[in-house]
Amino acid sequence: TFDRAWWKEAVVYQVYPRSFNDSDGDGLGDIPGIIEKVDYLADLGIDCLWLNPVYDSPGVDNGYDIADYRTILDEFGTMEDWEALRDALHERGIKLIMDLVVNHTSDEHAWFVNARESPENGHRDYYWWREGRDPDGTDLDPDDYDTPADVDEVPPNDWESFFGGPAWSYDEDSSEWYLHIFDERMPDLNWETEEVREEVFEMMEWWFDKGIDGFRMDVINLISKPDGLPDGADPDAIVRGSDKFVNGPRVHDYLSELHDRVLDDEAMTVGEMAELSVEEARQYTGRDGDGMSMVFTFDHMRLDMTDAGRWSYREWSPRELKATMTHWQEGLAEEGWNSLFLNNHDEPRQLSRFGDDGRYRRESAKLLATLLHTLRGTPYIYQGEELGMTNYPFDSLDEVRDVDTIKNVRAARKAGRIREDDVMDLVRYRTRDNARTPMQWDDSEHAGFTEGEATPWMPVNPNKDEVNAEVARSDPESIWHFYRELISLRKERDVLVYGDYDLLLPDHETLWTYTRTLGDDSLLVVLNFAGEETRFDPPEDLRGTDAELLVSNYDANLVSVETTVLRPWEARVYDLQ
Ligand code: ISL
Repeated sequence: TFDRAWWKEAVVYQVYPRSFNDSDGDGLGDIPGIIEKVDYLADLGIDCLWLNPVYDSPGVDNGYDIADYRTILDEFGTMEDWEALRDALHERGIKLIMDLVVNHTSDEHAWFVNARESPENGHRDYYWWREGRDPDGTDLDPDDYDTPADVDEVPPNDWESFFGGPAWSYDEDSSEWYLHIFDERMPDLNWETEEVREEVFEMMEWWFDKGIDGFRMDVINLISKPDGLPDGADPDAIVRGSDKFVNGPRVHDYLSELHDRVLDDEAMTVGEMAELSVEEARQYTGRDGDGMSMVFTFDHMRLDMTDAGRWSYREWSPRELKATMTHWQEGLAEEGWNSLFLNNHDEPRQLSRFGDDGRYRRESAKLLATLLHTLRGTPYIYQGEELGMTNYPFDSLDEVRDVDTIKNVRAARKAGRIREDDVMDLVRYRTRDNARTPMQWDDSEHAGFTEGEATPWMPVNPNKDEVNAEVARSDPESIWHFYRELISLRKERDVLVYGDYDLLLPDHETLWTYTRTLGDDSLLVVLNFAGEETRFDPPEDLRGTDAELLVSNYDANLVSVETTVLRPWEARVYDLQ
């Protein structure tokens, strides 16, 4: 027996609204633009849409800096537009989850404006304000901070921002520092303050009353900061202090409270959690845990980095990817649930990173799709992935819009952590903007993303003539059709959703092979993670088994499981009988 849930059976599609479809010709995607494409999504067969932030925001971090949680950003449309989108989705049986960004707000949120203007005011302790300290006795250098010349102090602790540089900024009016784990225009909310929790819970209820089906929760394991805000343990950590503010002491209390207050049984929640162990994931999601549906974890997104973090590079191997994801498959087999993704709006395109975006573009995109839709967990498709969209050939930093890239490169340069010769290679490989170029709908000038005079806010990938939705939909062998088949297969076969995952050939360098089993139903997945032919020797007990080839990214027909040579990036799913 197993516990059914709609969000376990769903395939989620992620829409980054700025880059999806522009309906009014200003070069920015918008909500009416999404509505125009709802039939496209229904045709693909997805069950749930995760909408990146569409709230009122000054746009320092493309909407992750929220100025008002209950208003839609003008550029994206109106609340009526949002309601029309909700209805268009629901009419087609597609659920809608919103992005919940409550670790921080924008500095333009009324709470922060108020907190900054009047230190005595009630909103002050919605955020983290502290006096600085004497630099003597610390290893911090006052010159590293942006303070007036006569202020010879350093922040209350040594924490750093995920975007590079200090996590504290000095406020001249009150002579105090405030905390921001991301940009200085994104101050951290103080969850210790009961009113903050109350405000967040009410806001969530307000959205549930408007008919949403759940939330993706942004950096939700950062919301609890330890008493006394101590320095980080390791002065050489990539993000100093993260050992203190990631999975902080009261995070489980807050999330359990949130769960009990706001969430009903049908609500889906997926917590975005940087730096997380399987054990911690079980605490967040497990039966006796905080009741989240699932988490996004990032171990598999670190395989191509050195200890120096995201602005470094090392070669990843299929074997490590297999080991890492298997660790999570096994770790959450009894309790908890996996989110399956290889890219999102913060990551480069999966095809360019884990596949081959050149010669074997089509084969490797289909192999990655097979993996994501046959592991145990909920698959997430990031817009354009189903077309095999690739990274963008950035030539210079001037083409990059992403605050994270710009600030991290600046910080890495300053600290001498990056070689000048490597900067552009790393940016091209790693920047979040790879995911943010316009969705490619057709081969027209702006790929059908916008038809107005304005140029798109991000350049269109030059491969739009070959890689676009129109071409893909008219070709039955396309990556798009392959996604569609996988999505529909998942609906037919419980084993794909609920079946056990058992890894075979763990030590093989390039083959990733596993079975999925539910009662009598059993599938065998064989993936050749290589641009060369690879010999597949099935394990003894499966050899000669009659099987139907359920999924294949090459020509194939009825077979039995035998020693065979797999072609480059070949993916097969056998239905074992
Ligand atoms: O981008 C990253 C990895 O590629 C991370 O450092 C990222 O900032 C982190 O995973 C948190 O991401 C989320 O919160 C950020 C926002 O910029 C991201 O877009 C969001 O997904 C701050 O709200």
